[in-house]
Amino acid sequence: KIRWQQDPMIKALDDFNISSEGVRELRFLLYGPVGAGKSSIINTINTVFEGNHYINCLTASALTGDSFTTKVSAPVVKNFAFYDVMGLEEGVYKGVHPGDIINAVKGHIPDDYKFKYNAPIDKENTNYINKPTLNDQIHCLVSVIPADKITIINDGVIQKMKEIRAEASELGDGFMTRVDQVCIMTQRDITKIYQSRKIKEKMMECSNRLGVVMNCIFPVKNYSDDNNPNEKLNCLMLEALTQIVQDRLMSYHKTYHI
Ligand SMILES: Nc1nc2c(ncn2[C@@H]2O[C@H](COP(=O)(O)OP(=O)(O)OP(=O)(O)O)[C@@H](O)[C@H]2O)c(=O)[nH]1
Ligand SMILES: [Mg+2]
Repeated sequence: KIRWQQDPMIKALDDFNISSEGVRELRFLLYGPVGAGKSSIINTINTVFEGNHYINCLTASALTGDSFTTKVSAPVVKNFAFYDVMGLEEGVYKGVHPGDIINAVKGHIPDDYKFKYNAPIDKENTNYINKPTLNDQIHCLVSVIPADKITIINDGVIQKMKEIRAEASELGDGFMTRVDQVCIMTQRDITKIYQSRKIKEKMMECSNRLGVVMNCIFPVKNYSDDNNPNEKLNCLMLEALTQIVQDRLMSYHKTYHI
């Protein structure tokens, strides 16, 4: 289990030699409903690695309404790049088009591309990447689901998420955010998270609705306005990243070296 000490975990991720896998950096893409906490995860990761606390410059505040994030952006933490995209919404003309997430996963979408509301990238677009290399592709596709909203996220959105996963199921992991909103014990002491029945229940619900196996769902807590730097919070995020990275590494070894 987690030792709740961030330095060894940060060091292990820093030391991780991705170039031996034939990629410059391991690229993560976070997708999910509007307001799920995608941008917050990236803020949190930045905070963990930079040791700074610059939060909420890019986050929106509700599950309803338009996605706050409209452009792909990818702050890089040494070996890793984290792509943040617009949220998914129910309905045909709203939110990011699931086909565009798939395009991004396959490496067709250029950095800084501004998504159109539910219309996939035009192949005639001069920046469309026609023959993507392994470096253009996404290596870790992470669904982001808020623990306190999983029950009310509508089927249309879940359907779009499943559509995306179906194209890249071997890359599928999930982050369950806002764990502090469903369990008071966890809110008070984050190290109790794995003892919480409520959290386990919510993880099972995420697993069932998305069709992602339980051990690929990682509960995380993000920094939001009122949080001070917190080693335990950092550790939870580091644990999720470490597991995903190790997993990915293992599958690269299987695919390319054996
Ligand atoms: N309490 C709590 N709030 C969180 C957590 N993660 C995110 N939030 C809040 O949830 C809201 C939505 O977060 P965002 O990161 O903007 O969500 P998003 O997925 O980027 O949303 P769009 O870009 O609009 O699609 C913000 O008010 C965040 O501060 C968490 O772990 N705990
Ligand atoms: Mg966002």
